[in-house]
Amino acid sequence: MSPTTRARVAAALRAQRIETASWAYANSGTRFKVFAQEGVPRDPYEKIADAAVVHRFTGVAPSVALHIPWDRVGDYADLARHAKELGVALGAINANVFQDDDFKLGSVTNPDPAVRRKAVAHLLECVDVMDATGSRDLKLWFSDGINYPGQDDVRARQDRLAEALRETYGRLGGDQRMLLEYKLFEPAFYATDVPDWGTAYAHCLQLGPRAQVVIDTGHHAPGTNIEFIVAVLLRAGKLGGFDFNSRFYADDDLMVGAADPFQLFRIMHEIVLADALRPEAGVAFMLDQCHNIEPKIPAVIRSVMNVQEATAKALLVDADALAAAQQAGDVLAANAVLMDAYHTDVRPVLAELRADAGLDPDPVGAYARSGYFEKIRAERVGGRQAGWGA
Ligand code: LRH
Ligand code: MN
Ligand code: MN
Repeated sequence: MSPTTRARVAAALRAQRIETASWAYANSGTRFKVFAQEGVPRDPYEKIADAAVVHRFTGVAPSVALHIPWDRVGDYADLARHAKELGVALGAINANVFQDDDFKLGSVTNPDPAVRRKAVAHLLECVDVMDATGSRDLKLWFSDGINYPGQDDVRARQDRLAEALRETYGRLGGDQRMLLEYKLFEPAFYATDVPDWGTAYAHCLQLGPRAQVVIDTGHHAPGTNIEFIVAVLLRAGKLGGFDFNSRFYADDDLMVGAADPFQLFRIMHEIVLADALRPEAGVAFMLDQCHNIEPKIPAVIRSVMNVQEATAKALLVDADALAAAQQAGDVLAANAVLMDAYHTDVRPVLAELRADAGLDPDPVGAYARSGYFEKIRAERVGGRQAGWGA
């Protein structure tokens, strides 16, 4: 690697920001079993403390997303102060209209107007939270959908969705944004109201410039070309961010880069091509993962490092050589440029970069040696489950 390339790659990696999720630090599982772990946070304050530890060892994870009501507290400004004291900020506010009996037949798309009001009230409450925490992004995921053909009117549900989004969008202030997340299926099995990027995009387009699509990498049919979606949304100026995780089957929420590091590289290649890595470009790189059987903090650290490695490889793609091969119609040469970058071992560069920044080159090892786990294991008794933090 030439010194110029190294300097360019280093500068981009230094500027990169990855947001972790509060719920990743809490106990989680499948619908069959939640395995409790030792030292798990008992409240949102402790989740933020764990996120701050991830930032301390990686240097690139300075914010943590909240999920309301899992992270409900009496005083959000106080929670933001707590985060600041620990060297992190509160990030995206994730709304939750999927865990209330009233939402059995849908939240914002429910045929009953009273239920829809309740759902919208929660979305508006989330914007109040953002005002108090200083968060920029409201992240919306709707579990709304139907299990059986004929169960409800699909078009009417789209109308109800549009109305709820419009009201919430109208409540945004300053530089606040709405990020609309899609998911192919689950918990609805026959038809989901926001099942794909096209539906999310159509709604965001109607709403206006502050509404953008968020791509959760685990929310597609197997074989979906996610980097194509990234490219199309970037081109349209409608990519608001990512919920990064890995999947082997459905919405597995495993560590990002664990199942398919090549896919993560291809995604980051599109980001680099569009110069969208810079925080000012407005693409939020968030982790949305659950660590059911592995220790949580080191798993989040590992995930942050996986994103960094994929990014470093994407930054190593020789853009001039790639463009020349593409222009010449040289299929094999163009593909080789990409694969050369992908096969480069970037771990030494990242280790050097950390050392330059005064960090331990080995964040997972440094965390293990820090004694933090021993401390929280002794202090925290009765850690909470992610979905029961309210
Ligand atoms: C839905 C989802 C969404 C939720 C999170 C907990 O599957 O990806 O982002 O907020 O999981
Ligand atoms: Mn998600
Ligand atoms: Mn998900």
